[in-house]
Amino acid sequence: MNERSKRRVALITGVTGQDGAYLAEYLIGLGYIVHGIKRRSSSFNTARVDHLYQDPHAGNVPFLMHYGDMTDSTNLIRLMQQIRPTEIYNLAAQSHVAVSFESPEYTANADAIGTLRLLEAIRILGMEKETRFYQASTSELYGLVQEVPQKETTPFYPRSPYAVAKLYAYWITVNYREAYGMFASNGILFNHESPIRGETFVTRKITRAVARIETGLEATLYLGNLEAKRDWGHARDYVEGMHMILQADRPDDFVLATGETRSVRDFVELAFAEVGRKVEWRGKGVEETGFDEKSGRIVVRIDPTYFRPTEVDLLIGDPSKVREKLGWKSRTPFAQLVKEMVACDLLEARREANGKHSI
Ligand code: NDP
Ligand code: GDR
Repeated sequence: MNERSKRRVALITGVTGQDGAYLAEYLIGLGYIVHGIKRRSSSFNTARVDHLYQDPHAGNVPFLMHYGDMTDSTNLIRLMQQIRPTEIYNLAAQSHVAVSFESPEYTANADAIGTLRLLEAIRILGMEKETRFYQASTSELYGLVQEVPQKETTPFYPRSPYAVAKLYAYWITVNYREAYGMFASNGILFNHESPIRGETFVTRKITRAVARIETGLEATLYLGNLEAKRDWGHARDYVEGMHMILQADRPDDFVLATGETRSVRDFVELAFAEVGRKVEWRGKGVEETGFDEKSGRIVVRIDPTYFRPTEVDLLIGDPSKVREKLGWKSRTPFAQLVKEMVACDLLEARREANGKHSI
């Protein structure tokens, strides 16, 4: 038995995020010891993984968290030396595209140089042969449309500081694979969502607003570009793909996508339909509104502050390679994803509304 088959120890950066939480749970279920890196914060930031946590004093717990940051090389090297992971999933990132226009330098530091720091840590510690490395690459790399559907050979044309930082991370991963023989792979993942998606990404922003409008907690949903099209899947399916990428015979780069695309407008209509409301669009441009026939009120308005300086208009992925080589397939249909997200947000909104009434 070689070292890898005896030990199954994963290190997840960004464990407190959407994908980190799903992946940690999935790997624990497979029998891994999972170590996660969390950032120091003045308020609690582990809500997505609290259900996985057990007191380490009990011994032999499958899930452990460590303080760390992608901008801190010495911290990353020390953690890698202590943990000696057999698999690293580099999910940590300043992952919000719009925010990257506000904080481009930090985004480059965490998302681009952060990836380099981890790869260098592997090299400094001589772990090239014992550790497999997964890089969370993104469909944002495709940016300005060059070809549809987008696949592994489609040229990149990043359209935000986030995407440019991720472009560096993509290529440094390829370079370390080629230069040092590391098992380092990119998953080029198209958008994937879930009930624990960050509240400021458009899908969750919509489903949360629908639930809050339905329960009377909120009146209006403000959005930016309704025409942008995305290939939306479920995070639960996509983390399984990440794991498969690291179990392959050879390191390689794979697109994970559903192969379908929908506009933000489609998402809004379907989410409101989940609570029995039909949105009727009136007006044009920034004056456009979404009128709800059930309440006779405007429920959607455009706020230009959500427009991006450069936008990605159309994403639709071709997942043929990962299906043929690794057998991965997106399982959750779009309508089911929207239904699940609205249902979870409704539960949360009702709890909040009831709490308010009982005070
Ligand atoms: P989230 O934004 O939900 O999670 C990001 C994670 O990174 C959080 O745990 C966050 O910590 C952590 N983080 C941010 N900055 C740092 C830092 N400087 N040091 C350490 N940790 C940091 O993202 P997702 O889970 O949605 O995405 C996971 C990865 O996949 C990201 O790299 C993202 O760019 C990429 N990706 C995501 C896609 C998607 O559709 N979800 C598609 C393609 C790629 P905290 O909780 O403290 O903020
Ligand atoms: P994206 O996701 O930029 O694709 O990046 P996001 O949900 O933020 O935007 C999708 C599209 O919706 C439009 N949009 C709005 N977006 C937000 N956030 N808020 C709004 O009010 C709004 N109105 C319209 C956007 O302009 C955009 O076109 C996500 C992240 O998870 C990245 O980390 C990941 O790499 C990519 O998906 C794949």
